[in-house]
Amino acid sequence: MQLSGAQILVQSLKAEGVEYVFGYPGGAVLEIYDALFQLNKFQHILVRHEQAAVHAADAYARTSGKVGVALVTSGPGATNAITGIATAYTDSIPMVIISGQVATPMIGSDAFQEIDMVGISRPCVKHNFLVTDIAELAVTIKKAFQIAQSGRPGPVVVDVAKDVTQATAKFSYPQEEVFIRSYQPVTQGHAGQMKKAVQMLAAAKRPLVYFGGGVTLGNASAELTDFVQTLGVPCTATLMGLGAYPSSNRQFLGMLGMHGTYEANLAMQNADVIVAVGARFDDRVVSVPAKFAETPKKIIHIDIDPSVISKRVKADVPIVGDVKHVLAEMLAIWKKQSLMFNSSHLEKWWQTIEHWRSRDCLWFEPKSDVILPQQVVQTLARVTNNDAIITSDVGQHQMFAAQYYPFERPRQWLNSGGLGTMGVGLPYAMGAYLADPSKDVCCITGEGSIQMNIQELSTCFQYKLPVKVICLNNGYLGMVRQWQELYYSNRESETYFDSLPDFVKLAEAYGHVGMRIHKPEDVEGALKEALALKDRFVFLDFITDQKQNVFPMVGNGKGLYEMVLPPHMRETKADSDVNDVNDRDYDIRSVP
Ligand SMILES: Cc1cc2nc3c(=O)[nH]c(=O)nc-3n(C[C@H](O)[C@H](O)[C@H](O)COP(=O)(O)OP(=O)(O)OC[C@H]3O[C@@H](n4cnc5c(N)ncnc54)[C@H](O)[C@@H]3O)c2cc1C
Ligand SMILES: Cc1ncc(C[n+]2csc(CCOP(=O)(O)OP(=O)(O)O)c2C)c(N)n1
Ligand SMILES: [Mg+2]
Repeated sequence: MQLSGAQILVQSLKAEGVEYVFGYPGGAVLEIYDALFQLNKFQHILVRHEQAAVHAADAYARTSGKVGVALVTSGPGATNAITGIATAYTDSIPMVIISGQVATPMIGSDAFQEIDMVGISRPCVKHNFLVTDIAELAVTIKKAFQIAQSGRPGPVVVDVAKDVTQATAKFSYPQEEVFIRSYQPVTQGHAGQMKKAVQMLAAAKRPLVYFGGGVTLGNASAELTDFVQTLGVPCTATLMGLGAYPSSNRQFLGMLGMHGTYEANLAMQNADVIVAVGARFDDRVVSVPAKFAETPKKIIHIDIDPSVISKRVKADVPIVGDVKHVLAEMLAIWKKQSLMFNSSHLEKWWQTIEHWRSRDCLWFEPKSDVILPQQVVQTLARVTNNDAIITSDVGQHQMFAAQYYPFERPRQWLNSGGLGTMGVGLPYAMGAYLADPSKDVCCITGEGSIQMNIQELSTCFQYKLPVKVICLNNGYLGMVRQWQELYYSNRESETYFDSLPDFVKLAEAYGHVGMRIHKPEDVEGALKEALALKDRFVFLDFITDQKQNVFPMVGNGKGLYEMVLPPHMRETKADSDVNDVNDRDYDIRSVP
């Protein structure tokens, strides 16, 4: 049967099992929108800005594990999508973004709404295609889905010229995987390397598993949990790994890195063998590699992308492969060889860690006159039984969410780690809810970030998405203000909002419920009331302490052992200079 290119595109997406397409129409995609209308194969979600379309599709992917799909027009539609694409790229999220392009004969003529999408997206996609021949359309869609979700996942752009959508051709969708000669990701770990790794680990005195987003992306949470619990070793997560191992388990030390816990950071610094699992030694995690290397350690690094290994920190045993396979295989070797740690070493390591943990670095004293952001997140965790899907924006509220909400399962926590894109929170909540409507979906945001995609309140009303927005309103671009306080002598340059909208009225104007909460004693009641409104979108505007800071904090150029500690830990130290709190007291080098 002859179909138009637009119809072929829609049928191809259907063949890939697409449930939702997040998009915004325009001239170059008119044919595609017409085919969507006529064929009615899946639901299209009409957002209010293309950036939000890509973020929502990205969140659908993060929540469901499937490929997220966005559709935008040429020119400004395409450029508006770029921030969303780059956000997904830096966090390795599988997506296909279809953009309209001007007709083939017009390409290169500065045509109306022409932009070189292949060129402009090149640095922030896993791959991209320009389709100028209808014969290539279906197979290109097939390849795009294949590339997006295999190996290290990532976004793939398919730019489709308008004349291709108008032409007609016979439709047949490839049933089998398409062979792509230059792209063959390795999934099985090298047997010799895995044996070597397991033996190195067994000889450790101070072992640590450090895991990241790769465990969630590779659906390997069960294998990780089995590995850590069988070996009895401590583990720590990156911001992107949170939830891949249950936070409430004693073997979990919390998040590490710039705003990691005291115990996780000191364990990472002082471990003698580290198993890095789907984590990329980001600069927010190990800070300065030279300082990280000050304490000698061996590193086993498991990652599906060989280019990540030894990029920032040299690996002693590199293992390229899919974490699900590699962890299961390493555990099988461990059991088969009846390996064990030296129990007195392991016991001593745990004692040291428990000592660090007993300093209770996330402790805080609630105030009677003003709401603390930490209190809101902690209360939210309690009233949702640690079970809600949490999205966040970027800033202090993001770090408070990461520190105070105990994530118990993978895909429960959605945030922008790599690009740190303010404005993701609300569209992430939309995509997450559509992917899993069985859960409460809460967006923890700041009054700065929420305004970057506030127009999506309208989309939420149209599709009746009962998201709960938890705005930790401190009146400041708080994370930037924190840096100004600590490192720029408190010069608050352009970080205070002189005027903010009335978020309650704004929510109501969009047809939603709005609530403003000033008093600490009202936090729990307000959250319960909002969550009880199962079918309604509720905007909770929590007026919080304006000058709270996120601690611990590893400042620029500092090592993991040089955290700026929270006030309650500083009081016990002689040196409480906030800029130079060098916590070497419990450094293993001084513990006999
Ligand atoms: C304000 C702010 C503060 C931050 N502070 C911190 C902080 O304190 N601590 C922190 O940890 N981060 C922090 N971040 C996030 C940080 O910038 C990085 O995004 C994050 O640390 C990277 O996490 P990751 O190493 O798990 O890598 P990801 O970006 O999640 O990458 C996943 C890795 O797994 C690999 N992978 C994917 N699939 C597989 C598979 N199937 N098998 C094997 N490997 C696979 C990929 O190749 C990649 O190397 C902060 C971000 C912001 C915006
Ligand atoms: C698009 C974008 N612009 C700028 C930044 C830099 N930035 C990081 S955090 C932050 C402040 C966020 O303020 P708010 O949303 O109110 O959160 P808070 O830190 O106060 O909790 C800024 C401006 C960013 N991450 N993203
Ligand atoms: Mg703020």
